[in-house]
Amino acid sequence: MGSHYARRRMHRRAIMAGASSRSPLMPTPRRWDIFGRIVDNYGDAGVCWRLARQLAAEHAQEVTLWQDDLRALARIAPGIDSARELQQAAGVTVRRWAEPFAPTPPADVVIEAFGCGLPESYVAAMARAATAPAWFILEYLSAESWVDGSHGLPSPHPRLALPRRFWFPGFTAGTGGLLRERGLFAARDAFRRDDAAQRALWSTLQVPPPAADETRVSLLCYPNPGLPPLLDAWADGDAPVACLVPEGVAGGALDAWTGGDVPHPGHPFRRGRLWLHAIPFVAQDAYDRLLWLSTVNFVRGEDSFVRAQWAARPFVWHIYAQTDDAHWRKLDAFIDRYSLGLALEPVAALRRFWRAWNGAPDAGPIDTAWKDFLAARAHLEAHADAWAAKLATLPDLAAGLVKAAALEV
Ligand code: TRH
Repeated sequence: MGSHYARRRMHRRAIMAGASSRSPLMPTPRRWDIFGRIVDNYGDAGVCWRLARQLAAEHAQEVTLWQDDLRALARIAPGIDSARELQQAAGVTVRRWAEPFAPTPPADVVIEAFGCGLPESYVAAMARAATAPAWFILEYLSAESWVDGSHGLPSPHPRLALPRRFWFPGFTAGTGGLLRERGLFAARDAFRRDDAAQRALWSTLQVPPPAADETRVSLLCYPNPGLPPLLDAWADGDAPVACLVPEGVAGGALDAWTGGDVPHPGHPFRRGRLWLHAIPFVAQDAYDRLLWLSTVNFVRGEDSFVRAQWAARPFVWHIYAQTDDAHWRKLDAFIDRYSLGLALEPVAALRRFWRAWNGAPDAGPIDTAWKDFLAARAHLEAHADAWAAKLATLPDLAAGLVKAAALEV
């Protein structure tokens, strides 16, 4: 691979080959280092990977993504080898964040994802740099109102003369926005008109195309005691339901509910009106396409939660539970924000079903909550479209970061 500079030359060539022309926001390509630690699941990797790809593809920046564990990334980004120390994919240099951290020239812009911290030696190198890099702490997404007041606030390093800023994703102009790729809606709408592409997706997922009267549900959730009664409701329902579950998701519950006859790709499990399909984990872009075609999307965490909104279909959020129950405030804050412009009855149905799905004791039985949620489908579909269109009037997160960084480097 030769010297650091040989890598840079090769990277710049890859960037210029792959990316659109220079970014009007930052015409001189800069070096960006994105650091992320994998706590658990896929979102920590998913958000960083999506940002890295967008900075390279849409803004022609020279991006290196550092992850302390590459296994999650390898599951959602085909071509990534979790055993390799350094590799290129989608115009991004992907490196393992190993400790002790090898001396590395600091980048011009540094993203510390989800407050993961940075290698000590790297911070020391940043302090020695002729020009202090622009340093942003990319925070977790929340719809709570305090986010507007916190976004962009300085958080200077306690010891070193290094400026640092909070970058809060969010749903308003006062926040750092959401990750949304250029042309995303056009790609979504074109895909929905492309029967051949849709058939290709279903064959990749090893499931048949949807039947006319079928409710097709994509299911990405954390372990959830509400799942077995919901599966019962679907099996005993009066209309066909196909539930598509990525492999490894809700494994224990599915094992118990199917009596051990767990579905696997190409081998669904059927009970009553319900077909339970296990689908392979696919690349982020293919997962997007699944969300675009499903009737209702059950999503979780952060990144799939945002993708479900861009899919403009009714969705259900399984929020990541936090020890101090802070997630209930986050959930209600989003429902309050999302419900603006939606009629009272569909709002009540959505709020009750989401709270039941997240285990709120006061939400009542999940099967009746589901019935009301599905009965509000037409309202929820129209609203999902309007919500996505409204959100898309806000600057996207990557462009916002490039613009802010351009002021500092
Ligand atoms: O996997 P998650 O539960 O991750 C979460 C979030 O990171 C959350 O912030 C963090 O607090 C918690 O972990 C610890 O959910 P999320 O954020 O939706 O990430 C899932 C990623 O997986 C998303 O980028 C989409 C991607 N994905 C694929 O690319 N292919 C697939 O087949 C599936 C099912 C998901």
